[in-house]
Amino acid sequence: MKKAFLTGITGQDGSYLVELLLAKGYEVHGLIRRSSTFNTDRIEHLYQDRHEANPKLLLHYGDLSDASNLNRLLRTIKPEEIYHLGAQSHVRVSFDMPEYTGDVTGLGTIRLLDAILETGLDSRFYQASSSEMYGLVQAVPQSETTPFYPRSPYACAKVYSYWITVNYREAYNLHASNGILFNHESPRRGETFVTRKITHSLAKILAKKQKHLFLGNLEAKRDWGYAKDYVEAMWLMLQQPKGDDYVVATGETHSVKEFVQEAFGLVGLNYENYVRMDERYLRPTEVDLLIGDPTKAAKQLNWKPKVTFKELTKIMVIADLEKEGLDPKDFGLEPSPKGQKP
Ligand code: NAP
Ligand code: F7E
Repeated sequence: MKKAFLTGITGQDGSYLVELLLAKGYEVHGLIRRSSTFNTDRIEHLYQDRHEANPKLLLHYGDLSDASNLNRLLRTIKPEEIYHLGAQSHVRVSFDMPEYTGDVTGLGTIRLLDAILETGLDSRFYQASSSEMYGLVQAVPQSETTPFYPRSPYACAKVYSYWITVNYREAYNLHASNGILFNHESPRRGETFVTRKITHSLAKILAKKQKHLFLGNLEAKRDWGYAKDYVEAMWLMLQQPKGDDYVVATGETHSVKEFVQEAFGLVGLNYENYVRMDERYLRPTEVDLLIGDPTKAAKQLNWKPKVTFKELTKIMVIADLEKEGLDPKDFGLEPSPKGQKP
């Protein structure tokens, strides 16, 4: 039985990836942070009971700032595959916490790569790189050969992690890959990222718990895909004979305004009556346009996104209506599939 070790297992992507790996028969080990409240909501459904262990899913306390802990975990677990998803992943927050973001999102990667070297394991390594690295874009669309121009402390930290992954692959012959993932969303997306903020607020507006939705820049354009599709690409990268770097994207771009319009339109509302501008959500430097070219992933990994922009918006709106106790049918929408956590 293959063993995988995941950082960021409690996050959006970690939760979908652990489902995929368990379905493929892996024993999965995940790094979790100690916190004063439960932070395992997204993976709780994988336990029959919070107090009953799942023998194939084992969680370990640790932190990306703690190298000796990472060393010890790798030495004892000996995973064949490592998916490094843990990060301070919020771009706006990275302007408030630049040093912390550099430490966790940047240096966390070298701590993990060094732990692989020091333990002498031949684990395959996946680095969660990001389209944010393209920042002030130097070409449209962005591919594996487009130069980076990061526009935030978060993006700078990810550029460091990208290059240190390439360097360790070349210097020590590691099977290490960068997935340059464009924005991907889902009902499990954190509530402060713009798509989820929109669908969550829409549900609260319909439930009469909120009157307005305060947003920043509506003109920014993103290439939005579905997180569940994207974690498959991560797994495929580690099944290749050699490590490499791949763009994972849909090849379509939409503005924040289009996303709001689509979401509110699904329940028959005009977004202009609800959306208000709040300067607090503007960034000192913005990334105006992202659109990825996933040709290499299609050719070499045989990977393609399955869920379209409109389908993604609908999945998220429906899931948030249900979370607010509203019936999607009252708005002409089909409920989420039964028996699956959205
Ligand atoms: P997310 O939901 O924000 O999850 C981040 C994960 O990192 C959480 O499990 C979090 O733990 C953990 N973490 C944060 N600080 C940590 C620390 N100091 N030590 C250990 N773990 C820590 O992010 P995501 O959307 O799933 O994204 C996964 C990865 O892909 C991230 O590296 C992100 O930067 C990158 N990425 C995301 C996208 C996207 O569109 N989603 C696109 C490209 C790249 P807690 O639950 O305890 O907070
Ligand atoms: O912002 C604009 C904002 O925070 C998208 C992370 O997963 O994807 C994510 O980073 C756009 C930006 O995602 C609000 O200015 C307007 O232009 O949802 P976001 P992001 O910054 O693109 C990349 C690929 C990652 O790697 C990151 O980890 O939406 N926007 N109004 C707003 N954004 C937020 N959060 N909140 C607003 O109110």
